[in-house]
Amino acid sequence: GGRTFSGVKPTGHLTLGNHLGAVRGWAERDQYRTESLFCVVDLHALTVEHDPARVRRLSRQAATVLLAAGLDPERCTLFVQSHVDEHTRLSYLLECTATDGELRRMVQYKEKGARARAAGEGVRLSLLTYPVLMAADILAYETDEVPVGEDQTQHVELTRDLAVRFNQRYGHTFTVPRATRPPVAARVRDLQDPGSKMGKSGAEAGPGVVFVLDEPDVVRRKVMRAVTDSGTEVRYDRAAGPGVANLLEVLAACTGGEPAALASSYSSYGALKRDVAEAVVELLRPLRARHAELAADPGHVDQVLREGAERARAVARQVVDRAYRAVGLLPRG
Ligand code: AQP
Repeated sequence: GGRTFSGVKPTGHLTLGNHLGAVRGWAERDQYRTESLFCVVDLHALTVEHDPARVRRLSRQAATVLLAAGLDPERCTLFVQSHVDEHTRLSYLLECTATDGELRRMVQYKEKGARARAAGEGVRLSLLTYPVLMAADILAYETDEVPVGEDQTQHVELTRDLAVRFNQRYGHTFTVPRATRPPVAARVRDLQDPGSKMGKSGAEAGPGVVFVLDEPDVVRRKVMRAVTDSGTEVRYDRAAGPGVANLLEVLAACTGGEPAALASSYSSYGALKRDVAEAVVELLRPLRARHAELAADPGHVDQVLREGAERARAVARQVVDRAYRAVGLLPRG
C-alpha cells in the first residue's frame, strides 16, 4: 500500500550521487512496493540561470536515463512536472500557507542564492519559493513516502509542516509524507572536494563528479584521481577522512557491503580506488547500454511521458480541487 513520489531536476546530467542516493532505489525497490510516481521536475530547473535549449534537452535525457535505470512504465508513472498544471495550482495555495521566514531558512536557498549573488546575477524569486512548489509536487499525490538523498531532507520536512498546518486550518486534505533514504550513500561527496556533495549543476560539476553516462574510462580516471587523506591506512571515518569514507560508501552501495567492514580488507588507497572504479563501471554498464537503445527512439520516451502525465493529472486534479474548496474558493460551476 501507500504511494511514493520523487523527482529529478533537469539542471545537468545525472550523477552517481543521483543514482545511488535516489534513482536506483526507485527502480529496484519503490516501484515494486508501492504505487509510485517519478517526475522530471523541469519547473525547478528555471530557478537559476538556464538555457532554454539545454533544459529541453536535459529533460528528455533525464526521462531516458530514468527508464534506462529500470523504471518500468507498466509499474510506475513517469512524467514531466510542467505537463501537469495541478502542481502550480497547488503551489499557490501552499504559498498562502508558508511564511517567508521559513523559506529563507532553507539551506539550499542560502547556498544557491549566495552563488547567484556572487556571480552578479539576481536571485530569482522562484529560488525562494521552490520548496513550496516541491511541497505541491508531493502533496498533490497523497504521497506517503518520498525517497530522496540527504540534501532533500529539509525540504521534505517543510512539506510535512505545510501539510499539517493546512490540515489543521482547513480540515484534513493532505496525506503527511515522510522522507526515506538509502541505507548507505545518501550523500555522495564530490571526489575532488569531499566536503561538498557531488552535484550535477554549477561550478562544482567538474572532475570530481561522475555522471551515470560517463564512458568507463572516464569513470576510472575520475575515481583514480579522487582526493584521499594524508594518512595511508584505509579507515572508515567520515570526520577524519571524508575522501576515503566516501569511496568506501560508494563501494558499499555498489557491492552491497558495509563501509567499515570493507575498510578492513584494504591496505592501500590504490587498491581501494581500483575496486571502486570497477564496481561503479559495472553498476552503470547496463544503464548505459539501455540508454543507448532508448535514445535511438525518442518517440517512445515521449509516448511514455504523455501517458504518464495523463495518469498523474487524474490523481492530482482530485486532490487539488479538494484543496481549493477547503480554503474557501468558489467551486467552478
Ligand atoms: N550527491 C548526492 N548523493 C546522494 N543523493 C543525491 N541526490 C542529489 N545529489 C546527491 C539526490 O538525487 C535526487 C535528485 O536530485 P535533484 O535533481 O533534485 O538535485 P541535484 O542533483 O542535487 O541537483 P541540483 O540541485 O540542480 O544541483 P546541485 O546539487 O549540483 O547544485 C534527489 O533525491 C537528491 O536528494
